[in-house]
Amino acid sequence: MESSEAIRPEKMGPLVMKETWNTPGSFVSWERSENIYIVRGERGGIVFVFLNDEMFRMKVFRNKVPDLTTTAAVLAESCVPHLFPVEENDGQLTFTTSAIRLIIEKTSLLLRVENMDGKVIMQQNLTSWSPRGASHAEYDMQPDSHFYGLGEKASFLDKRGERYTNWNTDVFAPHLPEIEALYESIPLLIHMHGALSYGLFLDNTGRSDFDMRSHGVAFTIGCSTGAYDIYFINGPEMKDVVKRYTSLTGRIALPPKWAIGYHQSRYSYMNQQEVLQLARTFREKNIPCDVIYLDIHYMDEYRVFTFDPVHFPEPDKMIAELRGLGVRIIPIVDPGVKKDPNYEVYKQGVLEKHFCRRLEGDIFFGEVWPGISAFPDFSDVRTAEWWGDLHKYYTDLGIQGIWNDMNEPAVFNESKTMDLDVMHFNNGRPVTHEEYHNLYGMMMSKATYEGLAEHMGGERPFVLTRAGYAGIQRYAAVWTGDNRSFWEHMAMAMPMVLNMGLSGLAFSGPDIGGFAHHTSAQLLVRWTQMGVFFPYCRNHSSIGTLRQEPWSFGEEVEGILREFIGLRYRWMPHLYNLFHEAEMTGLPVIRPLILEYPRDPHVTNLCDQFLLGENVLIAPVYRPDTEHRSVYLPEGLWIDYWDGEVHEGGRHILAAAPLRIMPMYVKAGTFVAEGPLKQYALEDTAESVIFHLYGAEARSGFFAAFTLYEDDGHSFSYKKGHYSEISVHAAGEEGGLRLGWTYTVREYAPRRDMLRFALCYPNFAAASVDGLPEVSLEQLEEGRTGWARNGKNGALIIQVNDAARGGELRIQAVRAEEELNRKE
Ligand code: MIG
Repeated sequence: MESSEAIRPEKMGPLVMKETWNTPGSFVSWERSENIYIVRGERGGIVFVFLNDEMFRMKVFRNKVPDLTTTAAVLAESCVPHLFPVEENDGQLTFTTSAIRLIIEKTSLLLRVENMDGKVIMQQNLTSWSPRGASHAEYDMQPDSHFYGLGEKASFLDKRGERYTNWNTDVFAPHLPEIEALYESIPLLIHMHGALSYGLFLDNTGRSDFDMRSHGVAFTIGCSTGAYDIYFINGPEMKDVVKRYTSLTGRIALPPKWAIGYHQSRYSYMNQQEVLQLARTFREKNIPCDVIYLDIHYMDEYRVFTFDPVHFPEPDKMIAELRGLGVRIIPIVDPGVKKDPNYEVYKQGVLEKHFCRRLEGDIFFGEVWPGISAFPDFSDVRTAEWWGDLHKYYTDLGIQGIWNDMNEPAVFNESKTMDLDVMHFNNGRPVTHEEYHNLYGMMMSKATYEGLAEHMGGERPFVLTRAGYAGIQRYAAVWTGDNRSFWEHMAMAMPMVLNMGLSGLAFSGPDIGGFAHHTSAQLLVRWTQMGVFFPYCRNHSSIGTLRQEPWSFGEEVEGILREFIGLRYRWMPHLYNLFHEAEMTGLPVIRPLILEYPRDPHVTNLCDQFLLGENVLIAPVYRPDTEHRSVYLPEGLWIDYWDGEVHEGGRHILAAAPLRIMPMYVKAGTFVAEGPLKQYALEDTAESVIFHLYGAEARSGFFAAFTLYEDDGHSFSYKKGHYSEISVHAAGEEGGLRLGWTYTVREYAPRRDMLRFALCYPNFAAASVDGLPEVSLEQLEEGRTGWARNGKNGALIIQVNDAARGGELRIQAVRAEEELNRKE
């Protein structure tokens, strides 16, 4: 006898599923409801929310009008709807702001954004969805289209011709151009064509795809689950897009200065003695260092919030001695909590229902370092607070920074992550892991940041994370995961970190020297030369690889690394100022040239050199046994940092780069603010600031200006106004230069009596500086006011009292004959 089983569908051969994708169809009606606009088609529609003149949100719906809550990426205060005039005629519906026109074609709900000159900025053609919940839209692409953003992705800067997936993934290997998903997902695409740039941000925390490869004349953005909830962000410049995107998803919190010092890590420093010895070695060798990391071996069998009683028996003593040396530690904290009924964190987590569960109520267990582990459900405020509070364990020890790893979350199984049917409670609005996945790591770091801040008495915390989603910049710096000690990976770190910067992640960087595989003397030198100009600067390497602390390759290498790490510390005022700018504007600390020179066709995909801020060009050597490289200098005059040679821009030059040199250029007529060399960022040395002005000219029309932000470098008191801002300027005139400085804010007073200016490679020599005596360099060092010729690199050095709110000086240039006489 046969049962109905005999005709099971699978036995009938493979079932060819024909999914019919649906579109909203043609226009039916529109209405305004409160401050939002609902446009209905035959089978669905789109809700439009205008955030301001330059940004609007569009959320596609199938049957019911969707709710308009956003994910944690978007700042509630930036998402307030505004009304704008709407006009309807037979064929179109048009919304008009002061900057753009959004035109919806009634036939197909195709939509188009134009600027006030009628130029098309963006065109969205087909919007469609599958019966199983995927959505997709197609956008016009031009012959001159270039694409940027998308956070942490492999390959080159311009994403034209690439296709990527956003699904936070623990990719130990390989980091290759064909890898579509890494640890972070920032679904922001910046599209530049001609003089127009705009951004599209798909706020979807499940799997999404951006395809700039497959369609030739169009690119597509799709997602597998959840809502098609997309933000249009207007330019016209890429800088506008970055500023606006970060006004929507937030900007970095100004880090404590120690967090932007040099950091040393290893998987793992195995015991207390090793950590202390390491710190002492940095001090003995005079190599600046702020932080040593504790990787997983510091824990008691990988239980988070513990120290191993054998190898780290006295963490408090260790930390006290480190503090004396000016070194902090940052321990790693993974999300997996070891299943062990005798482990307090696990017990609490179970009893208080903090772990991710399936709908039916059973806890999801996965294997990670500690063995079978449970995973906190950070989507819930209650659990986030619990987790944050657990960090009191660390803050009580004086720890102020935490390293979040494995928070994709990574699980040792086939899918490499949590099962998709696990639920996130999400404060009473449960969602599956499939829909929530990309947010998991960010919510962990948010909980960590907030917990640390809560227990640090007004000091700024630091969190480093591997996984994240749009908005992660508000809580954590990001490192780019398990790269390898390959020259190719050093080179790829540039476009990767540059695009992260364009995607709001202003504070990021790779493992310097490479994590896996074995570094070499040259690779470590070249990578460190580059790495000290990246926003996040940490040397980290894996267990089983050659050691790569700065002294691992003998004295010559050590000397070069000391110089370059020292340079980062001397440039700390400048760097810190750029972090302040990133907090205020969202603009990244390091920038691809295209951001500053958007009309220069040579730089659309240039990513083997970059800018620190807007005026310092860094051109690393990223191949072995290479002592020259070509450098592209954009328009203007560029001064070689090492020898002062002035180069006319708008062309390529060949730079000499023996191992101790990394080519660097400062744009003529700009400032770099330097401070004293310190062994750690908050070392209590005499404070000083030297405004280096490059390439001053004694002619009318020359003008340079710069503003330096300063505060205590470690507390939140700057938020209450305790900071200072000093603006300096130099205006050339016939026969001289006027140099001025003004404190526009002076609510924080650095401990210094003097201000110094160094005119590097001016095109004139000074005869006198009005009101100031000519003194020797030694006298300047002793703290006298005055001016001296021939500082380092022939600079003219001027020292003034820092007492007043400002001042102005006139520098008299020597006439050519006088200069000649003087020399004879
Ligand atoms: O899968 O904690 O990317 O930086 O050293 C290894 C050990 C887990 C991965 C991180 C790496 C870290 C390592 N972790």
